[in-house]
Amino acid sequence: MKAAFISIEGLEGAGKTTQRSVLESWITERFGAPLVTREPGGTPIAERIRSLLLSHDEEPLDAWSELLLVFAARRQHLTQVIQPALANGQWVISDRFTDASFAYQGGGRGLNWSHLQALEEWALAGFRPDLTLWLDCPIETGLARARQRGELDRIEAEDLAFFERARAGYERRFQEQPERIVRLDASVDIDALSQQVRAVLQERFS
Ligand code: T5A
Repeated sequence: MKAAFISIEGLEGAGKTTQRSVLESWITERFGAPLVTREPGGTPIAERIRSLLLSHDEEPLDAWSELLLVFAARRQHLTQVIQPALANGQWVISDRFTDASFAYQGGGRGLNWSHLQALEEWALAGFRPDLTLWLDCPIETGLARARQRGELDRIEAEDLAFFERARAGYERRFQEQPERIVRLDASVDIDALSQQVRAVLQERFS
């Protein structure tokens, strides 16, 4: 089977990082060890952009600048890491990818949706994951989980209305591309969510 690219999406505390290891084990057993990566980030330059994006700064970050920075990091990640791995037959799992920009910058910041679509076409030549798992859980549940960690980064510090708009962004993307994006109920406990994840993988790739 051709190596696949799978992304995991969802708001803060939805359980993306936790479920990443479930995907990793499932794929390793069948197709060899996947490349496991994340966004923003995944290369040294993209990780530096991540620091810029998530750190607090006295100078406000303009919403379009924020979008262009995430896309600059993504283009770097795609060309230096993701595409070479896939070309080499290695599966790739990414904790977030372009759907996060539609959710946070399109939904959360209210940037023009069709401009984002154009940017996706232009900067990534329309490259998309083969499968995206959207871990959807009530915003407050996820934020409470994430906030247990302590200090909030620049985006986690946004208000509830921002995350409601971001969730609506994920919903819109899901409605537009239901064949690629699978929505999972992430309000359940870790084991129950892992079972849902494995069931999707079984259905898609066995
Ligand atoms: N961003 C990113 C953009 O604005 N635009 C973009 O284009 C991109 C790519 C990145 C930030 O950048 C923004 C979005 C983000 O704000 P991040 O660190 O990658 O930040 O993402 P976060 O969502 O902040 O990561 P979190 O670690 O908070 O969330 P996860 O990974 O979804 O959650 P996880 O697995 O770490 O779990 C959090 C806690 O909950 C527990 C875990 O044990 C852990 O303690 N937990 C559960 N508890 C109960 N039931 C479950 N089912 C649980 N699953 C996990």
